[in-house]
Amino acid sequence: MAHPFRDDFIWGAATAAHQVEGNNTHSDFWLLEHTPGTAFQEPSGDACDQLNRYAEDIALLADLGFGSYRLSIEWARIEPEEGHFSVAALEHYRRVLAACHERGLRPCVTFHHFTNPLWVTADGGWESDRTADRFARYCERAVGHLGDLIEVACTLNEPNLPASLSMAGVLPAQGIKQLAPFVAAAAQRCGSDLERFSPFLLSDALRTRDVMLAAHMRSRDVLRSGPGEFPVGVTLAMQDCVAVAGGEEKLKEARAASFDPFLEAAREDDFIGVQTYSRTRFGAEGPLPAEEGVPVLVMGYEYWPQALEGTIRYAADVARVPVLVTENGIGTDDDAQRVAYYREALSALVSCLEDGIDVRGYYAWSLLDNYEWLFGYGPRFGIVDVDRETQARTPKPSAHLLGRVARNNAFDPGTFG
Ligand code: GCO
Repeated sequence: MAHPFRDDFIWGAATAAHQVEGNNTHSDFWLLEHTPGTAFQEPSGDACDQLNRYAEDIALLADLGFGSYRLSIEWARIEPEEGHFSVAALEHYRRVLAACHERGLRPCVTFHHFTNPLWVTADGGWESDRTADRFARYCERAVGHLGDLIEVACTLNEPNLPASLSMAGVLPAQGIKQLAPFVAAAAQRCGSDLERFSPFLLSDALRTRDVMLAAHMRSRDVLRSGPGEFPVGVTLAMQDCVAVAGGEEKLKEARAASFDPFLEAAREDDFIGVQTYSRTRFGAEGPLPAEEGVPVLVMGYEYWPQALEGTIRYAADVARVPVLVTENGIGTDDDAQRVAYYREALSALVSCLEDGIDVRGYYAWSLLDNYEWLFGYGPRFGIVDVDRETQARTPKPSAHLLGRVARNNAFDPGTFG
């Protein structure tokens, strides 16, 4: 069998600003985390203090053997108040991207990873069409400052996540903001009201999807006009959907609501970002609980590393553009389980490549043990351990194994782990 990886195959690891930087005080999530009665397990606080430690993280990733770093820039830092752009924040990100280049890492930059500036969320968030315009304006400013240093750009991270979680039966379709009193309290604290205050993840799933779809298309055009020349795409939350016992209709409905609008829009993109962690099984009545005998992870879903194969195939089939696996990984305290997960997942990737599917790169989620949103610091997705007291970074065996795959641009399941 011919070597399946292209010479320029991208091997990387990913993080998101709010999950690693620390003290994202102008963001909506910061307020939500600190509102009495919050559903967040704990506040993000200093996170991994990457704001100050980015050079160390970039050096670590490069030394492990990786060729790319997927990170996000934080809108709430860049435009903390409407129309006031912080040149200091943009300069900070210039230094981060320059550090990637110095260490031979191709920066893959995500312009939005869940968090908004608080003023955006207070004034309609992702339920308001205004946010698509505001997002495009922020992208224009940010790419103007950073574009020459960008190698891959993702407009939005998982804009289909609320739709996807509601189709999987995890969240109600109208979102949880109406049901969770702390959201109304947070709205009041920033001078908004529950109707207008619309944070990502907590608001109406389909409305969010539609506004974000518009935002993606507008910002794609903005990012393409440069400066810099780089592929532009969107990343999607894609669980492998499997029909059992008459579940075909429900499965089709789920894909049509959460994946297809973006996959179809991606036909005009340069790539489609696939992010996969597990699978969802559908029966005649809808989503099914975990199958007996299949381990359930700390996130509440099944240990199912082979899910990546089905999601890559589906995305490539509908979007008809090259695929980038922009996230794949597992939250576990047991790195041996993580190694086994990556062994299976990379085998699934290879099987797609052997069938001629055009996959251009693979990013492990995540470089660091970091802030897992509502779950706080409980779930550990990192290939690098972060000591919560000292912030010391220690690569786990999975980091060395993936780094070796990256350095050799070759994967052999027999010697992985
Ligand atoms: C998401 C995000 C990441 C998560 C990761 C693990 O998929 O929710 O892109 O921010 O941390 O997926 O749950």
